[in-house]
Amino acid sequence: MPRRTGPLGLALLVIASTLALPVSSAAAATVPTGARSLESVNFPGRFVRHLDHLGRLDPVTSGSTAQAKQDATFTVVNGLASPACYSFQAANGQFLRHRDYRVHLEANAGTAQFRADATFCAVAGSVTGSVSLASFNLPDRRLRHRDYELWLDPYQDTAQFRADSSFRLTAPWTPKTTKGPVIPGLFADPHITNFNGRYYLYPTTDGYAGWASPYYKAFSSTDLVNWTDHGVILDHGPDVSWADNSAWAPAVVAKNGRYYLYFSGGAASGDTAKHLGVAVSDSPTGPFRDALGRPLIRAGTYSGQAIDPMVFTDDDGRSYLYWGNGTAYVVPLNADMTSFDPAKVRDITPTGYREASFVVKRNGTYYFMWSENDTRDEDYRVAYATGPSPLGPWTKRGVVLQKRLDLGIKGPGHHSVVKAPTGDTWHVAYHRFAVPAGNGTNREVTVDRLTFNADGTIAPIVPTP
Ligand code: FUB
Repeated sequence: MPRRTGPLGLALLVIASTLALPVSSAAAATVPTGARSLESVNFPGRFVRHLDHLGRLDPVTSGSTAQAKQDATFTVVNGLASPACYSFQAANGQFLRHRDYRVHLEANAGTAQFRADATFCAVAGSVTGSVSLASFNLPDRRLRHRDYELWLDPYQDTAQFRADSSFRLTAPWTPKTTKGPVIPGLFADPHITNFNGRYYLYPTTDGYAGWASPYYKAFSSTDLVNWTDHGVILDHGPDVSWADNSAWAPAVVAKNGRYYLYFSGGAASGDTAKHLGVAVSDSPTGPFRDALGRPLIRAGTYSGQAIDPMVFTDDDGRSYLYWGNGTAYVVPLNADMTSFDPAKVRDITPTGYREASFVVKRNGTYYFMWSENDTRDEDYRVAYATGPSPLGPWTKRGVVLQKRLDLGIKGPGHHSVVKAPTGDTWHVAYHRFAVPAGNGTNREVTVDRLTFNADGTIAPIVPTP
């Protein structure tokens, strides 16, 4: 079957074919993600900042006001339009974007236009260690200062322009004081797991209207604090013949010496149906390839959307696939991990169930967890049940994670749970509305402790701001 080019692939192709000299001839540069400030190379001591929602270049010193320092601090995140580029998020959650060639600070509307306007691709700057930021969608234009205002101007091959468009990424004027998110930027539905002593995080890429992102990234860590970005591991457009968008809620499991990634996806052209697929790789960081060339579960085969897969492997080595939206299903997987007996599919829907099934086992008890309400609702939350087998029967125990408005935490849910390689230490990864300005399509991922009470029930999860 011919491989199709999805939205991301198309965008990159367009860039490659339309890049004007300045970007294609300049070496692409990488920028570390996380909190940074951007200092002008030709006006040392002046930094990129926002003021009244416009980008400027202003002096900032240790004696500047806390507000000025904060306004000159940005979190460098995954590019909203492309993981090969970057976006710059201010402390209020808004992003630098160009509009009418001026640089503004605005909230992510999730549209293709906004995401492109808020994405900049880094190339080597005029002096060693500096970067220049080319527009993602107008690649012959770069972010530059002019009369201390930030503009998106056509590249000119002059020393003046190169200097005006080059910035050093310095330590942030306002260091981060809160813990979350664990990976900078907009991500959701995190699947956390541990392979051979290393933690891995597989999230949905967020920030798209209608959750339309086409690709998945993988992150890994040894301490659950410092995460390495392994880049894109599966891109629906080029990698999956039957899906173009809606790369939702991946789950990765190791079996048979390989890694299986279960995921959901929708076709383009306004088709809202979601199918559930499985991809395979020899490495936890991919690249993954579609294992079947068709969905494992086609939309409409069972009631509810075929989304939010999760695989639990019991001590006897048997693996079970859970999925569902509105209705929760489970079925034992065959040894190949890519097929099952449809006659063995069971409906295990508990009261309140919406989506995001997750199962763990501790001291012989099976814990079936899920999310309740709508991910766009601040009351999105996590509940659980216990049972004697991977198939139940289940006894609902209640809600363990919910909003904390006093901490600015809304809509915490679509979680996953991982046990440390040794001992009885457990952690939970989940998403919430990005703090402070997120919503149901602008979510962020965080990790907290999950503890069990002496009677085996799960203690309420205390979310960290
Ligand atoms: O991220 C897209 C969808 O939103 C997921 O599949 C649901 O669980 C909800 O988090």
